[in-house]
This record gives sequence, structure tokens and C-alpha cells, in this order.
Amino acid sequence: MSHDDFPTEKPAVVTCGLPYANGDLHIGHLRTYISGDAYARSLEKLGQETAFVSGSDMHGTPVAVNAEKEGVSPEEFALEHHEKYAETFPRFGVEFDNYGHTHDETNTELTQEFVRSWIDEGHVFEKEIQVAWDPEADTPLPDRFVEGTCPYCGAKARGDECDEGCQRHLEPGEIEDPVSTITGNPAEYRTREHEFLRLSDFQEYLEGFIDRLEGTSNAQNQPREWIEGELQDLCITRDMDWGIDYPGEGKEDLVLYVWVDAPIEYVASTKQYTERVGEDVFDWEAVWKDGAPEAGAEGETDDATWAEADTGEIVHVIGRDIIQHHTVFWPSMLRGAGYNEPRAVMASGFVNLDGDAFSTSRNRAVWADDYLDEGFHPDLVRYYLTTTGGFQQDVDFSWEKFQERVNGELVGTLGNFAYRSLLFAARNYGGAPDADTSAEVAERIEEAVSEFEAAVNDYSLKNAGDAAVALAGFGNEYIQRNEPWNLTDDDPERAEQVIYDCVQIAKAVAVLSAPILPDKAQRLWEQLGEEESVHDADLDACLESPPGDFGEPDELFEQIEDERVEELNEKLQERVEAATEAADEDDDSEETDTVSDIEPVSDDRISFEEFQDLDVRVGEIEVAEPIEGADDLARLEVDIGVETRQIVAGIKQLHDLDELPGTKVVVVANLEQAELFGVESNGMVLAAGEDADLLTTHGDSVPGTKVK
Ligand code: B3M
Ligand code: ZN
Repeated sequence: MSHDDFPTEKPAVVTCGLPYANGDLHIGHLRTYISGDAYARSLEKLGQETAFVSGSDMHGTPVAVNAEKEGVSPEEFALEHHEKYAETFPRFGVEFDNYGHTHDETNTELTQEFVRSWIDEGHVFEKEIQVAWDPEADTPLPDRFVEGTCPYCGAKARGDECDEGCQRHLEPGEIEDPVSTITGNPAEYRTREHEFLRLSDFQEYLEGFIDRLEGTSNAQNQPREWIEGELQDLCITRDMDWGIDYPGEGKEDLVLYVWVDAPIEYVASTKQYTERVGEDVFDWEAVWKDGAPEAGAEGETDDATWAEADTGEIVHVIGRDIIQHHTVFWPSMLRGAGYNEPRAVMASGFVNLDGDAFSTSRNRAVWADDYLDEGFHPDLVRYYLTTTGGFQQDVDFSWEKFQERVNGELVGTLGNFAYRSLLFAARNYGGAPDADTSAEVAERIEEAVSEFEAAVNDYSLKNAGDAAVALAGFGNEYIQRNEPWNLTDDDPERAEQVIYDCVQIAKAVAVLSAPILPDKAQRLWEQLGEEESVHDADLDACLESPPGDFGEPDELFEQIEDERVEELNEKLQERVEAATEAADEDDDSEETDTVSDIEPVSDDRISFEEFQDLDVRVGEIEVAEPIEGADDLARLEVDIGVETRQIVAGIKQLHDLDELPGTKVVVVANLEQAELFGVESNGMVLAAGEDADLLTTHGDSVPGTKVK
């Protein structure tokens, strides 16, 4: 089924993944918030009634672990960060209609109501499971209190997620070789009774849901693999004090798993918005509840039922590491409580810094506050983060690349066009001359508007931003081609026509760029003599006549000079070095609450015979290709002498796939076969560390040679 194009008759909610209230924000974090904001504003431009909500994620071990390190209560710790976030977002033009947090009353009540509905509908059951336990601290080790190895892909994983490998959610007890992050000791397992949401109840429903789901293709495709087999049930309780109490009888010692109450905050935050502005302005139930087909009704899973269902439009903007939560767990949670389903999930790639991941611990980051303190306008980084590459792609931030795009597109194209046109208009005519928009220009503006509409319906902010900048580019070309400065004496009427056209283009550029450049577009709007806010103007305004009078404009953007970039790079470098030295000094007095980077050598010795059980050989890579939807994985064809094997390997972080054919590698040839992202893997190539640095040979051993 395809949904009706935006704008629809129904209200929409755009949400951003809730940031854990546990640290400072850097510009890598800001990507999804800025994008969510720009997307919500874009929908509004189309005339879609839209609420934009989020909140801080207060619970769970990510908060508890850091609060403990600082020696304060999780509540105090989380609230402090929550307030900081609530203050930081608007400084980047991220204007939520409501920004709540998961520990407030609205969310606590709503979460318990959800869970009670699941219990009433028979979707919850109890099971004894093995939970990781720290024998020395004598305490259970939920989620991030334990680290180990992912049972699916072998990457280093922490607690409930394989964040550096296959990105899967991990259930309690699944992680292999568990180590306590409290004491650094190997963890034990103990039996505990926990509550589970029976996800298998929603298997059929999810199959239909995934077909209906819109958004980015990673969010549409990745879940297919996860819902193919029998769905693993979701443990919804944890042995912790910090969290929302499980509402079932006799279970006072359990709190709900953070991933239960976190997405429910999307609903709670919308509800708070309605409570503040009134149902007639925005009705949260019209989006989240009204029109959902009855749970369990016949035909509930077929598309026709949902196609006819008169539900609101829910769009989730998230990072690509939490696709499973939003396309498998969350729709089941909603369905189980009789709520509506998301229409779209937009899952963004990560942001890197100069080609490498941001590292908060190494201070290798451009912090949100620092960026503003350096005097950069928030709209510049908004532009960079929303329009550099597609939404699913990773974006690399460097001061050079930032400079290039600001100087090229914002200063050179958009700013330059607006300034020269408005200056000419103000100096010669005191504003817009007396004329009508020419057919050529009206057509070009209509084209830009259509591109913008298509971009929004394609969930592509890049295309939306490009539509605005390309129109400004056309404006530059138009003024250059028509040379109004040569016409004022000989053909004054023609000169007026050309300049009027340019003012009209500038007006359209202001409207189309407002979602991405909210403050700069408003300034351009005011320079044009407009009185209302550009954010209240819809796409029709692009072709409405501009007001007649305005004065000389200021330049909208400023060049970033090379010296500035050098200085910023030096500052970053110095900070990273200082942080790295501090970390090295700390290494002697190894912190007790984290696992050291270098793992201790295992005490469990194996015999030579056991080693010989491994059939390890030299191989040569013949083919290396990316796997769609899997960020780090590559499909390799490796010649191992006796035959050529297909092997799936998580090696894309460090290696350029085009350069790999011909490389000798070391292969475990007798590993049992596995399937990753739907691709069969027949063996394993050896690689070192989290970046998966491929092992190779130094002599000229031929493929098939045994490694001993
Ligand atoms: N608090 C942050 C993350 O895992 C987590 C998001 C919750 S969204 C409902 O990215
Ligand atoms: Zn994994």
C-alpha cells in the first residue's frame, strides 16, 4: 500500500530519537535533531499539520552507569542533562513543540497503561532467564553493566546492543564472554524471573507493517531479515532501581526496560503538547490512537484494512543504530496497546570527524557549545549536516569541508544572489520595481517547488535543500545573463522586469530554504520587507508578489577564511592530544569501572590438538562488494586454494573495498556456515580489533597454505 502524499488531511507527528540524558552534545549528535526539525518544518511548508516532539531518555543503564561514576543519583544526573539539552536544541534552531522527559508523570502513567494493556491482551508472560551477575559486587548486571562478544557477529558488544558490529539488540543472557563493567571481572550467570512481551504475537502483523513502511531504505529493508524467522520475545523488565516500576502484581523489585518507556515518550510528549495548546489546536489522539484497526480484528494485517484506517501520520527520525527498535519492537508495542503505527522511519547515517568516529572520551569531537562559541551561525552546520550526502549515508565533518560548502553554496550561491539582487533593487527602485513575474521565472520557481514537494515525500532533506540552492543558482545565472545594470538607461522597463523576477526568486528561496536555514531565511524574508514570519508562509508564497518597499540588505553569510580553518584544526588537534595524554596517564591507575581496551589474556589454555581442530589457511580476495543495508559488512569471494568461498566480513570501517581484490588474508575455513543480512557466509577472515584490521601474509604463501 502506498500512503497518500503529504500533505494529507490528518495531523502528523515528527519525532526524534530521545537522547540519553548522560553527556554533552556534539555536532554528530545534532544530526538527527536538526534533521527532524528541518523535516517537520518542511512538512509544515507543504501545509501539513505537524507537531514536532521528543524528550530526554532518563532511564536505563547508560544514565545509571554515568551517574554512578559521578557519584550522584541517576535522577539528579539525568535532570541536569535534560535541562542542558532543552536549552541547547533551540540554539541550533531545533524548536520542539514539546520536549519532555521519560521520567515525568505523563510518561510514567502512559507507560504503565501500555504495559497493562499488553498484560490484559495476553501479550506478556513470565520466564526464568539467566542474567549476568557480578560475583564480587554481588549484583545483577543489566545491559551496559556488562560487556562481551556479540553471539551473532562476534563484534565487541555491550549489554543490550551490538553497537560496533551487526547493530542487533541483545537480550539479557545473550552476550558471550560477559565481563562486568563495575569490577572488570568475568560475570557469572544467575537465574532470575522476568517479564516478556511476546513479539511472536505480532509476527504476521509486522510482515504487513514492513511492506507499508515508508522512509529511508535502510529502515525498510533491514527489518526484513529480523522478522523472517521466529521472533525472539522481548524481555521488558530489569533488575534495577532506576526506571519506571513494572505495574504487574508482586513485581515491585523490577523496573521496565528503558526501551519500553523511551519510545512511549513520543506519545507522552505529544500528549503534553495537546494539554498545553488544547485539543482544537493539536489532538494527540487523532495521530496516535484514532482509527487504528481493532487489535485482533479479522484481516487486521492486510493492507486494505490499514489503507482504509483513518490514522494520523507518524514519522520517526532516528540514527541507523536503532532501526530494530523502531521497526520491530515499537510497532509491536503500539499494536499490542491498540495504537496506530508509524508511517515512516528515517534512519540517518553517522557523522564522522575527519574520516574517523567522534570519540567523546578522547575529546575528539566538535562540541555543540564550542561550535557556537567559535561564532559560527547554527544554520551553517544545519545546512552541512542535512545536505551533505543522502540521509542514510555517513557524513564526514571536517573544518575544510565545512568551509568549502559554506563558502561555495551559502556565500557564493545563495548569499551572493540574494545580496546582489536586493541591493540592486533597493538602490534603483527602493524595493521591488513595478512588474509581474515573467513566465520563465514563474516556471522555474514552480519547478523548484515541485522538487521540494517531491523531496519531502521522498524523505530527502538533501533534495529539499538542493531545490532551494539550485533556485538561487538559477537566479545568479538569470541576473548575469540579463545584465540589468546595462539596461537601466536603454531599456528601463526590461531592467525592472529582470529585477522584479530576481526579487521573486529571492522570496521563493527564502520560503524553500526556511526549514534548513530557519534564521537566515527569516533574515532574507525581512530584507524583502515581509512582515510575518517566513515560517508561517507556505509554498504558495513562493509565487505571491513580494512587498514593494525595502532598504539595502546586509550580506547573509560570511566567508570562512583559510587561516580560520587552520586555527580550528590546531585547536582540535591540541585538545585530542591533551585528552589522549590524560588517558594514557590514567592507564596506570586503570579505572575500576570500565573494561580496559586491551583485554587480559585468557587463563583458559587450550591444547595443541584443540588448536589443530581449526582449519586456518591463506586465502586471496578475488571480489569485495558492499552489502546493501549493512554498514560495515562486505561480501567477499576468497580463493582458498581448493575452492573459492563466499565470506561475509565486517571490514568496511577501515578498508576500501575496491582496493581489496588481490590481498592475501587468513581464513578459518572450517567455521560453520552462517547467514548475515541474507548473505551466506562460508568461513571467516581474521582481522584485528574493533576496526577489523585485516591480517595478511608477509611472504608469498599461495592460497590454500595451512596456517600453523
Ligand atoms: N535513548 C538513544 C539511542 O540509543 C536512545 C534512543 C531512544 S528513542 C526511543 O540512540
Ligand atoms: Zn553483532
